[in-house]
Amino acid sequence: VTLRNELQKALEANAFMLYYQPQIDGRNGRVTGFEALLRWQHPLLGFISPAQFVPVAEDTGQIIPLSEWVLATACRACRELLDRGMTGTVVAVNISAVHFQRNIFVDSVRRVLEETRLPAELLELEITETVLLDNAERAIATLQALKALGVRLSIDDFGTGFSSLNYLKRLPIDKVKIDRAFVQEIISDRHDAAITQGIISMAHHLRLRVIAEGVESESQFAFLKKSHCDEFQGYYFARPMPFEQLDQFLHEHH
Ligand code: G
Ligand code: G
Ligand code: MN
Ligand code: NA
Repeated sequence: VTLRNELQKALEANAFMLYYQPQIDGRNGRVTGFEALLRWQHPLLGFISPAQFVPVAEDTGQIIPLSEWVLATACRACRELLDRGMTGTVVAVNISAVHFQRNIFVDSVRRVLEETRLPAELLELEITETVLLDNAERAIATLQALKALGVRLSIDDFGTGFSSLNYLKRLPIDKVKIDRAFVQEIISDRHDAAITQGIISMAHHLRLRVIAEGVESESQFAFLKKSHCDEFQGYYFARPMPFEQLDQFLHEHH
């Protein structure tokens, strides 16, 4: 069994699922949006993490059909919630650097927005700093083209790559996501606390919003809130969940 073959079968059998994790506004406890997270339950091998199979799919090129499915499914879910009256709730989608760097990427995003009739401002694309590594000028041009479509852009896993802060000011982004590695240790490690507060302060000076991911405890939430973090995501609030459960959660927290 190779993962490549199993991925092919799963693509053909439509065996992937998306789970959705709520993102919370610290001021009022409301859900501002939700992140789509890819899930694969293999009939024999069990649950396989995207951290394991996404890199394989990137090597084989299977990431392109897979990512297009993720994008369309996430937009359809957001559109469905909008139709059920959930206005203003944004869907955040993780974008593979391999997909982002293809010429077709901006067109795929435009097409999926048209096909799902999702207002562009309800789609947020999460990109990592690695998209900048190969060809930063080209990546910036792609981000500008995406911004022109009206979608939101965020930098995922912020602080873990080495993208230069110098690029940050040139990127047409809306938000940074503080990586959960920092959040995990903010109470116990004063360096991580200082880095986190530095990221928040810098982001705010650049007029970017900040979301902390991997918030698991009341004390982490309290510290981040005191540090003026805008939004929160993590097990403390909600785990990633299937669509119908998300719909219920949203009705309880609107
Ligand atoms: O949800 P989980 O912690 O298992 O995710 C593990 C990793 O897989 C994270 O880095 C996450 O960003 C990534 N990931 C989850 N869903 C997707 C997806 O739809 N596309 C891509 N490219 N990466 C994803
Ligand atoms: O790389 P990215 O930030 O997209 O990865 C998000 C991953 O983090 C998802 O796979 C999700 O399942 C996981 N996750 C979300 N909230 C928490 C949390 O509170 N704690 C931990 N350990 N993981 C989380
Ligand atoms: Mn993410
Ligand atoms: Na992350």
